[in-house]
Amino acid sequence: MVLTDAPRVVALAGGVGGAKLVFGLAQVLPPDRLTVVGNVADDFALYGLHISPDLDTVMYTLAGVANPETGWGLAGDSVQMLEMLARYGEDTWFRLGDRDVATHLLRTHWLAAGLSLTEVTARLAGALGVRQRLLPVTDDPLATMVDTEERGALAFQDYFVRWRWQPTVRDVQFRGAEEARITGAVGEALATAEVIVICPSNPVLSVAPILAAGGMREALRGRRGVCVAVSPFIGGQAVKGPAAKLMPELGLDISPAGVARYYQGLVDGLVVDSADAGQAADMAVPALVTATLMKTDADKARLAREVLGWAGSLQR
Ligand code: FO1
Repeated sequence: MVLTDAPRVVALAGGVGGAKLVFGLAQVLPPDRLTVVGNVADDFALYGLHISPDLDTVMYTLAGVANPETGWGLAGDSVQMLEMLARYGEDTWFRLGDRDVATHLLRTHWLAAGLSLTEVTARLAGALGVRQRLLPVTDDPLATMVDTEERGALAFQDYFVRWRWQPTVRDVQFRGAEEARITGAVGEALATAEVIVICPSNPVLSVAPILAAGGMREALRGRRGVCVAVSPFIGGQAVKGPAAKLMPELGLDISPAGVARYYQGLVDGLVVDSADAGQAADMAVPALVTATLMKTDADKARLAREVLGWAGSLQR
């Protein structure tokens, strides 16, 4: 059921975890009330193709065509191209589906023709029938680099996919952050947002690169609306991916209080799971304690509705 007189919502989202809440928001908001600002620092050049995993995960999810098992790539896709590359002796550790490649071919082709990543994303998402706005946080180069004990500096996908995020992380940097600026569309969306939701993506690997784009923190600090974050942790564990391993490696605390500190000054409240209710009290910002695990589409819609209802009750 779509909310009546729905607020204008901007969601900051990374990959699979964030996309789940984005899908929940899309179920409860009219399409013109939801803008998603996506991470671009996982972007990856492979065989000359410009791949934008986090933008594609959100796009495919909103289009209802994402692979439900993995959360990334297309449902029912095949891997015949990878099989042929393997015949040529290639190490096909990055599992690109055949139909998924069409996305990267067109993105690469349109970027080479001079379109911005924002324009390319709007064309691709529009063609897939996505009616919400999906905005790259920046059209400038921005790349997550992970410095590890065992393998030195790794590009994000090498760390995350090739080495399955097992190397010990010493530092994470966002190459290009000094020059990268949020786009005009992102600045305008944040200025008019009534609710800003930082989705349950990896705070360091997916949210921090969004915050690192020039002008983003200022835009959040100057926000008109309320900003809330949803913790990606449940009982000290990450639902998926490296966050619960990586953050302690960086000396960061993954308790609700730790996540609230990580987003300090940017959020008016933090949504934490019932498993962490005991720790919600010692947080510096108000907490919404609820079930944050999203297994079904109904879970996603329920959490989205609860978060928006609670955000509406928060005063800045
Ligand atoms: N993640 C994996 O764990 N293994 C893969 O082989 C893989 C391939 C892939 C292809 C296209 C794409 O858009 C995403 C892909 N991902 C894969 C996910 C991706 O590494 C992550 O979703 C983000 O970069 C982090 O959220």
